[in-house]
Amino acid sequence: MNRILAGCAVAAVLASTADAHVVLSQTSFAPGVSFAAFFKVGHGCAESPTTSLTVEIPEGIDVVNFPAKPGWKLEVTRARGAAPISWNGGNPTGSIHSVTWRGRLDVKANDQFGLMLKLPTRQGAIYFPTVQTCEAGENRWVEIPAPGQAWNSVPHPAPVLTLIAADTTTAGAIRIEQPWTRATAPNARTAAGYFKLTNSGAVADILTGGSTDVAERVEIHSTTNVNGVSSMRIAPAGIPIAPGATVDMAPAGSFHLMLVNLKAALVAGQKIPLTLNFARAGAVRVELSVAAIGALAPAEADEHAHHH
Ligand SMILES: [Cu+2]
Repeated sequence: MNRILAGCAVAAVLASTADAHVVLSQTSFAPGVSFAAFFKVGHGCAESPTTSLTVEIPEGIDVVNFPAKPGWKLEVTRARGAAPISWNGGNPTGSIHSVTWRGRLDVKANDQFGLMLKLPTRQGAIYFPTVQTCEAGENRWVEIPAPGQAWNSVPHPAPVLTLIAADTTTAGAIRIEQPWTRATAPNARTAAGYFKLTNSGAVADILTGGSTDVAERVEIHSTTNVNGVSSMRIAPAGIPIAPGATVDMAPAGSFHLMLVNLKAALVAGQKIPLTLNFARAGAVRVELSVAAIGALAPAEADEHAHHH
């Protein structure tokens, strides 16, 4: 499953529950950029109108602006447990721990509460624990599903935003980040493939192999370093990825892919289609970005620029 399909699945889940849950209007975005977060309230608490909404801002996220919200008063706290400060507009400086809007929203009405955020550079899910207070009672949207579980596997999930870089592919619980290789000399026989593998699920998986049109076969190699001499060999068991583990397949790492018997030279700037096979996640298509000959790291992903 590619990341666009993954997004559709999330959207389908939200469509069936959005009338009751507090959710973000957009549930995935790129890391490291500004993001207009709109928290959607679709219903009051049981039969009672909403009178306030408090959103906790997770560690590592800056609030850079509060869009105006006529009819609602704004309060912020600077730290957990700190006294609320009423906020009359203007851009905040310093850390913000929570934001509260106070007003009134009819039980069956819906509305959106916006914040301009600066997102962290890491990938993955970010939860915004949110408390919806009503004239009678409250809804605490503060639960966080266990790794590998669906967002709505808990009764009152916290609104979630998933940060996914443009050159990241997800398949079930497996995430493949920034796949790359190097340009080759005209008669080179092999090229290495590098990427970062993460298993965000609760069950182990194994990268068992792969295939590509540009080479006769794809092997998984492990690198060992004995007395300063590094050598590589086929890893017959593949690459196991434990629940929660990340395997960084980098030039200095323990594992890489080997594209063996290249059919043509790889040219810097190309994208090389590659299928990776996982024991659980199945076949996953990615593209290796071709960096310069001898590069020790991938070229800076130009896709990031689109979000600035
Ligand atoms: Cu190798």
